[in-house]
Amino acid sequence: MNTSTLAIILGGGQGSRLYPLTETRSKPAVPIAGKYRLVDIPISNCINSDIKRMFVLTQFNSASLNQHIKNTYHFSHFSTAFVDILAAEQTPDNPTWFQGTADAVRQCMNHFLNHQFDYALILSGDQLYQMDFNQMIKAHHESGAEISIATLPVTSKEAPEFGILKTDAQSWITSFIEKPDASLLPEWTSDVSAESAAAGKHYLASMGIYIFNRQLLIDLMSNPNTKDFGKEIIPQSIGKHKVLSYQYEGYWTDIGNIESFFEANLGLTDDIPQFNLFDNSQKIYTRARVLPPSKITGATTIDRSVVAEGCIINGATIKHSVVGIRSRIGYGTSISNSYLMGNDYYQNLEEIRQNVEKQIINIGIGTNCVLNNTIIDKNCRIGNGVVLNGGPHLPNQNTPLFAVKEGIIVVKKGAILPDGFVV
Ligand code: ADQ
Ligand code: ADP
Repeated sequence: MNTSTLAIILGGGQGSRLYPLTETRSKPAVPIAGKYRLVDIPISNCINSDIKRMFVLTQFNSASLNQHIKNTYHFSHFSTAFVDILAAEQTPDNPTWFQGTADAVRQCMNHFLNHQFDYALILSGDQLYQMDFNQMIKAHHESGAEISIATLPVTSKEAPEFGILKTDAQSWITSFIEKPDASLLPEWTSDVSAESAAAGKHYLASMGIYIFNRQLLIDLMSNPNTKDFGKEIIPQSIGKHKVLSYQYEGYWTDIGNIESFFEANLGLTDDIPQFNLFDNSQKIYTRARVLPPSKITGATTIDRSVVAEGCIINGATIKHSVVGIRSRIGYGTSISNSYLMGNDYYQNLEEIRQNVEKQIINIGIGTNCVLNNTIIDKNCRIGNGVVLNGGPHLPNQNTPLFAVKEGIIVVKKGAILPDGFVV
């Protein structure tokens, strides 16, 4: 086990960008890729890098997050490995929630300092990537850096959403600007590889993945006025401390809003997905649920889709979609460009029979529905003949049953859509 590094996973602020998926759960617990949760990505990257002491910082503690962590990450009785959740708590010194990423770390420093470590590895909780952190730690150690930032080249369209930086020939960061206005970009180009230049990626962006030397982190966190890494700590450290750029070459994407979250999920259905769930050496871990294999009957056709375990699909047409655990889909239903999160449990046959008698809609998706450009959260009860046709024609909106964001219809957790419901 890597005993020099302690991982700190920033689990999310208010979670407003992923609303309504964060209406009833904390952001790290949001289900992704049919069977995982967001927090599984950074935790798996840490485990694969042999970093097995992790704190997950979250704005509020949800039952689903606690249950998931408690049921999933069991380490040997004889090791010091752990995944601990630290939720924002009111104390006499801190009457408020985490005010930003650095404030979250500052409020939890006493928990971190109970452990031996040389390096704090600070990670975001809403990114999709498979990275060996040891390479970055090695570069940090060998260069004598005090702070390292993982970076990658991005286009001018993406640059205003990131921290953008410039380096000298030895990769020391010489300047940094958080989320620059597009008008400022001409001053911020970097020399990038021929491949990146050909892809129009002329700007070096921060991936929000940082290594801090222990004592420097203690010193920086002693100032309660700095609330954010991107806005304050990093820009203020340039020229004052040795800040290294560690350029990353692999696939990495931010999944912090509904649109990028949706695209990243559907990206898993590509012939060769950029995020590789089928990689033996960089596994993504999650709760082992002991589910039965999926059962598919009738004239079902499934094309360019990912289907998780435990599903019951009866005569449906499924295209370019991700179907999550325990999904139940009825006859004649057509699903395209959609992410179904699945269900937390099955109804037994008696319950299903009684529901039919009492005209209560069963969990899952009924018969003859049409779903296009949708995200269906867990445990929804979608009746028969329901039509949800998302797309740019729909304005953003929020209703008790569903929200629309950038044309994507998000049906809220546990929503009941009656027969014939149309959006
Ligand atoms: P953003 O991702 O926009 O930019 P931020 O919103 O601060 O920055 O989020 C960083 C991570 O911290 C996310 O995982 C988020 O969920 C989490 N987080 C935010 N507020 C939090 C809080 N109060 N408590 C706990 N966790 C919180 C950052 C950097 C940019 C960089 C991008 C790369 O500031 O410089 O380019 O990440 O994605
Ligand atoms: P996951 O598969 O997402 O890891 P679990 O298998 O842990 O989820 O179950 C998720 C939740 O569903 C648990 O909180 C469990 O208590 C709950 N659950 C199980 N059966 C039922 C039921 N019949 N009604 C309501 N909730 C249930």
